[in-house]
Formats: sequence, structure tokens, C-alpha cells
Amino acid sequence: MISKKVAEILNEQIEKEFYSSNLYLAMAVWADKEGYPGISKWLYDQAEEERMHGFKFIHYLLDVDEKVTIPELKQPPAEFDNVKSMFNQVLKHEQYISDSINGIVKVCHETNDYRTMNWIQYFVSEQIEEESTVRTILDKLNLAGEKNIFWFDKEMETIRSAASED
Ligand code: OFO
Repeated sequence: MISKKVAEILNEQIEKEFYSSNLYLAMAVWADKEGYPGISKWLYDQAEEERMHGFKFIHYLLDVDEKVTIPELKQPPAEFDNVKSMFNQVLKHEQYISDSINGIVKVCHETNDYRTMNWIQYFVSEQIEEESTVRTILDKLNLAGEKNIFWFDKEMETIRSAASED
């Protein structure tokens, strides 16, 4: 058993991971429709990765004999202004998720939950990696500029999503 507070915050994180998945899926669909196969592939993979994260939280809660609530999800946006503002949105979202994971670590500290603190380290590292990848994407996008978006889309095929590394 883990504390009620930790079980609650882990259940809240399930919603955030599945929303992340749906958000990236919506972005992938938009990019696919706009004719960017490299960008959409990366986003489809990322959507899978976030879904897998949601499952990790579910399985951990079950492993420690806690209740799992499958959340209702709000609808993600369907339209994005352009590729750059979309990736800025990805970075902002990942920073929000990093804060959320740090919040879990804090609650683990407060409740002396060393098991969950140990388990959540995977996500602490994962967020460093994901934020760094999105910053690399934004750097490349800035180098390319709007005029070279075709080159950037091809370049996206060389940036592996976390999902394709597992
Ligand atoms: Fe952004 O990866 Fe899930 O937590």
C-alpha cells in the first residue's frame, strides 16, 4: 500500500499522460493533413509513447494494490497556426508535465514513500530527455526557417522519438 495522497496524484497523472497522447495525436493528424510526413510520424510515435506512460502509471498502481480510475479526457485542439507554434506548444506542454512529475516527487518526500520515489525516477529522467529533444527540434526549425520547411520535415525523420528507442 502507498499513501492516499500518492495514490491520488498518480491517478491524476494518468489523465495527464493520456491527454498528452491525445494532444500529440491531434497534432500528428493536423501535420499529416498539411502534408508533413516526417513531422506527423514523429508525433504519432510520441502519442504512442505518452499512452505507454499512462499504462505505466496504471500498472504501478495495480502493483501496489491501489485503485485505478480511468479518467475522462478533455478534447485537444484540432487546428494549429503553423509548425513552429505547434512545437512551441509541445515544449510548453512537456515543461508542464515535468512540473507535474516533480510534484509527485515532492508528495513522495512529504509522505516518506520511498518505493514510489524510486519508481518515479524513470519519469524524472524521461522528462529531461523529452524536453531536450523538443528543444533540438525547435533549434533545427529556427535554422531552417519557414521557407525550408520541406527540408525540416525530411530532417524530422532523423530525430527519433522516445517511442522508437524503446
Ligand atoms: Fe512527456 O512523457 Fe509522458 O511523462
